[in-house]
Amino acid sequence: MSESRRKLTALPEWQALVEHFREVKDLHLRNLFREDPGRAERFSIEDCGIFLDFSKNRITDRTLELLLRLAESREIGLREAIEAMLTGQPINATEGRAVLHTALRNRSATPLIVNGEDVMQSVKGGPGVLPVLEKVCRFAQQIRQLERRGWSGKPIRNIVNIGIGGSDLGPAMAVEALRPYSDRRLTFRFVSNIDGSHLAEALQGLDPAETLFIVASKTFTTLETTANAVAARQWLFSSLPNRSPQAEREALAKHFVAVSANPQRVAEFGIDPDENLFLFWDWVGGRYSVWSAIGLPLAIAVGPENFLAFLDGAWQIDEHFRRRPFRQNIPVILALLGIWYINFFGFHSYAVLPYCQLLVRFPAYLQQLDMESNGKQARLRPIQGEEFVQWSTGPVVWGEPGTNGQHAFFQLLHQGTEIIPCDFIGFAESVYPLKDHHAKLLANLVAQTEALAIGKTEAEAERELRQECERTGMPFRRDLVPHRFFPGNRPSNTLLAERLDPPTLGKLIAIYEHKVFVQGVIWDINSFDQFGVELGKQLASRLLPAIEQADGPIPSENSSTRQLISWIRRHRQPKSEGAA
Ligand code: G6Q
Repeated sequence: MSESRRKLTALPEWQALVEHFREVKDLHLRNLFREDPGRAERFSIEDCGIFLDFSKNRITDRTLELLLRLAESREIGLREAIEAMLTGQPINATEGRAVLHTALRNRSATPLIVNGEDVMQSVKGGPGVLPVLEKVCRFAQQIRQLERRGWSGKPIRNIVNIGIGGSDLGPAMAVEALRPYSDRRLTFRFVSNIDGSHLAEALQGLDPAETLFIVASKTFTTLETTANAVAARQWLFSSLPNRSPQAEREALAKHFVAVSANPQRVAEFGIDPDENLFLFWDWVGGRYSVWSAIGLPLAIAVGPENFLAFLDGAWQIDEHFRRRPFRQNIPVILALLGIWYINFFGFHSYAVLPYCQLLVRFPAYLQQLDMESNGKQARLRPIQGEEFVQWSTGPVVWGEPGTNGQHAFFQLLHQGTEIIPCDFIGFAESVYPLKDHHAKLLANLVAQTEALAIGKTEAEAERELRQECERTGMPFRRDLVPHRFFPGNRPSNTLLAERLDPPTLGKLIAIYEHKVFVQGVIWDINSFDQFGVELGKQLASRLLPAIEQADGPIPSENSSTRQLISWIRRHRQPKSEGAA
């Protein structure tokens, strides 16, 4: 990779796309399909048990050729960037770190040497990927065999994960997604929000003597997590019949474990780092950490074998990503299509629609993965004076499972003035075959992709309306035709797999991780930092005392901020006094 890079928009490969866009922007998917019987087959990829049909995108063969040229551009250096990530080079340049979540699922038994050390075995003299994974699996097994007991001798049955952002969304999403594989004797709850109602509700009905808290925090300094962990510790202690310091220490050792990269803070909290800490490392970004010990709740829920299968699925995609030519590379193709819509068509919103209720948290998970990674504008390798991008980067990512979404926001997808590219995700088989439910679910998935792409012309709408009027005796109204017109030409990808099992979930996540990475490389941003979340945190800690106090100065120049805090003070005051 060269030190600095020309503007993306100045690259000849980009300019060729700009020109091509003018020629093809108005082509309609209806015609593209009609004129080309081989389109679906040509614009599909099947590998690692994942089938991607990307034919319902507003592309021609030439578009794909030009997008692939962009991906191959020497100046962008995507191939080198992929290799640099997978081999542990410090590609997170703004934080001076490697990005090695792929090492966490390296199932190849090959060493991964970073700074002269095989990180699979040890990191900075401490345990590396494999010893920690073994510890995670051993611990998960003990819980599943009801061998881990609480202070009263009762087995642990409730797992409460306390963590936020990357220390919450991954395991919360995955435990839900793989619920059919989980041990039903165990209960899993996830607490992230500093809003006290989150912890309070999560603890409802739980017996402290049977509850294990996993305090998941890379830094172990996160406000929400430390406050919730302290409150949870208090909840445990106040349930003890004898509250001596010794009893508290013993209870803590039995009911609290930590997942963190900061052993010192873990020890300060009272958790023994030797016994009850599951370590991970600074080169695992929060939103990429579900493969690390952050996945402990998942390992407990589905068992070590399934957890390893989950890692294995992701590893298969790592291999696919590394070795497949870009034309057959699922993450690369998805990334290029995203760029085509964001940067050329100007479609800045993008929906993920899993036709699978178990993937209910998947859109939220991807939202963090994508928006925290690529919601940036500072360039990574600028020429001096061009520090900021002059092209769009990460889109707004959102979604809901189908068919629910169909009864909510699909109206806008079909007829709204915004065009929102979608990813549909579905599975050939259901984990719960219930009569014909699954066939109906799949019929809806496929139908939606066709309806979005092909639409319904005004002539078709009119013909249908006339038939309906004849059938029902209703008078024909021409003015209704535009309301029944579907413009179509709304692009989507469809990702299919046989079933949602642990390896498939691993594959899906890894596909999106790499897609986001490819886009970040092309956009010349660092997908692995998140400075954008800091300013709000800083201000919150400055404003906290002003909210806690009944009066006194409010440390803000901003009149709206002062007004809001004054209002809060006026309305909080009586309650605080009452409580005191
Ligand atoms: C993810 C982010 C962020 C992080 C949380 C929790 O990539 O860095 O979501 O995971 O802020 O941080 P801790 O794990 O340090 O508590």
